[in-house]
Amino acid sequence: MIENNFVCFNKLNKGTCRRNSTLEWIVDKIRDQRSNGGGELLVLKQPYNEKKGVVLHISASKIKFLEAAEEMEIIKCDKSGQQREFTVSNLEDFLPDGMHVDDLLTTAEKQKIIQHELENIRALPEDKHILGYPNYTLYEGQSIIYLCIIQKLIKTIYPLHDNEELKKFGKKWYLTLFGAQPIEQIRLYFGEAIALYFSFLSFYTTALIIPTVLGFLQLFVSKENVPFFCIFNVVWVTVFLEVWRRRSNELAYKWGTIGMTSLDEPRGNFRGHMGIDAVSGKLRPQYPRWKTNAKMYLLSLPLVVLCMAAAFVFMLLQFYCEDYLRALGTPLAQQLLSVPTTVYAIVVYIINIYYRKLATYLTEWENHRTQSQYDRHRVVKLVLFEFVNNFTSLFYIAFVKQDLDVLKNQLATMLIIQQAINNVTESIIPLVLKVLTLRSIKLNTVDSTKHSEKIVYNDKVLTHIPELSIDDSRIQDAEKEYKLEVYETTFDDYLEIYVQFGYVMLFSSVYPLAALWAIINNILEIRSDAFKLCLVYQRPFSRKVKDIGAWQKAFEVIGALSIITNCGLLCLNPQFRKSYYLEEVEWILMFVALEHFLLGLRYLIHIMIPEKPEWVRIALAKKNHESKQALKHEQMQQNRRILARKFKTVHGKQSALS
Ligand SMILES: [Ca+2]
Ligand SMILES: [Ca+2]
Repeated sequence: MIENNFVCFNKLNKGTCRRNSTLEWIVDKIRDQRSNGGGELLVLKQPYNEKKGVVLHISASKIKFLEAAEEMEIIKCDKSGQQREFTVSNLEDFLPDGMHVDDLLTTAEKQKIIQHELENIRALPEDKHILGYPNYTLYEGQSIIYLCIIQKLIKTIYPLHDNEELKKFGKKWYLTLFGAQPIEQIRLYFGEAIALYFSFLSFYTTALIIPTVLGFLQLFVSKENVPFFCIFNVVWVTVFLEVWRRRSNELAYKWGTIGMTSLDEPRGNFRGHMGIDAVSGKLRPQYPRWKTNAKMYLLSLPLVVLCMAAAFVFMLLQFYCEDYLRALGTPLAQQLLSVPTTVYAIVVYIINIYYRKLATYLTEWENHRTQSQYDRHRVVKLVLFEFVNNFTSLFYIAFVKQDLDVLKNQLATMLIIQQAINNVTESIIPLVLKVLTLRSIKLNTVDSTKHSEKIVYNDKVLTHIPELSIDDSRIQDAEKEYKLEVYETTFDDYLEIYVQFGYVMLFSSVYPLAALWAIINNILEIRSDAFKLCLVYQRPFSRKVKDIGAWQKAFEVIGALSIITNCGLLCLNPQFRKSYYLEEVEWILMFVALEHFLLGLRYLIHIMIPEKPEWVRIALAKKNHESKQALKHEQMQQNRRILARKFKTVHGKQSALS
């Protein structure tokens, strides 16, 4: 029996013998025993089609799934409702009455296992290069499948959607506007990383109600009272982020991800000499941490700073050109006034594409051990750059040009028009494209069935691999989903929220209605993101995370900066200045005093709210205690056996018992 939920499109189309033998070599690796460096997976092929190349459906046996689940320390809920690591020897404990063994693991977990096993097909000492390609050198311990993807021998690998499962919660999720999201089902289907994103988004949206109400009030009070709103906002941002951290720790505990560390299972593309792992004692690639650090601080960091500086210069250049045209005052110059902004937008767009490639390349080169570390360092690089792109021009308008009307317009445009456009480009356009491509597939299949006699049974490779029957629904599913866009990471979705958060918080004293527009957008955002994941994108690989990673810090930075910007804006505000007659120096002193007071307040709140809720701390301590006790118990039993054996050999059976 085969649990089939994985597809790999292999680009080694028909052709030379060399290519055929390479394909056979890779497939053998996938099927081979673990002891021979293989993945022990099951492979089925699709009927051969010249246009599409070789398509394989990859799965594993039931036994393999369970063994791998134990090895990967997958957390399951046992009969008593406790979350713990799954072990085959205690299989019965994890099966509630009436549950079949096959249903124990979710499709997301099975796909994760297959991905893990594929990634861990690593080169043996004798594998010097990919068979038939002497230039594609391998070193011991390198992930073979990754190299095949990088060298474009394998076109793509992706998990298939489980339409039955998706039907159960999909509509409820993206069609209701205000209902709670089915977070647990999202986690089981899409994995922890995506579930956490949606939890964060809904938590943030709910929290926005407070600044929205305050924003409304701010419209009706006189300007002298604005500093109070400033204080409220600071308290709100800090409490919001601290409470979120607690909430995320709670979720991480429930999902069993709270114990993840940088010493966990290495990611597929982690390179290094094979050696005994200090923690698990298993054979794993090893790479000294200092080398990664050296690469990060000696090359990556200067490069990132250089790019940020370049983006900053472009921003200044845009304002300079605009001012220059305005100063000219001729009718032609008036008409050209929007050119610098447009050119700047295009330049930023293009630079961004290349910068992302650079950031990915650098992070890969730094060779981080775990997926979370890799994600975190990539996000940090990207956020720093996006920060310059999105916010520096606002700082420039607010504090250099001191033009609060322009600032207000800019904020309103971003929060109303830009967000609406984003939602259309994010889910509606891809949906239209999807419908169009699906139509073209239908036409194609009609087309190809005409010639099917000629094309399909022309297969000379992989004769020993079982074949799916031509009318198997999985073939159609695989082809449909192949055409869909790939959802790589949650980065772009977090970035959208992050930029919005910056717009709402940094200049909230200028534009109090910002939070309202943010709420309206987010209510739609949750549903459109849900819709896009269920219907528009390929199913992403499920990823484990214990928190929102680098984003927590990034949001905190905005929180701290918002204190400085809002205090600064208050002290610059002409209406506010009119109501108090102070000298310039006194204004500066007031700014410094207010800002220091608020930063202090922020720190106080940070200390007062503990990172983990009490019950999580107790539960973690209890778990720790229990595992220590279990170990002690085991040790005692062993000691008793050793002692009994010793006495038996020295004094005979009788004296050992007495
Ligand atoms: Ca959006
Ligand atoms: Ca989004």
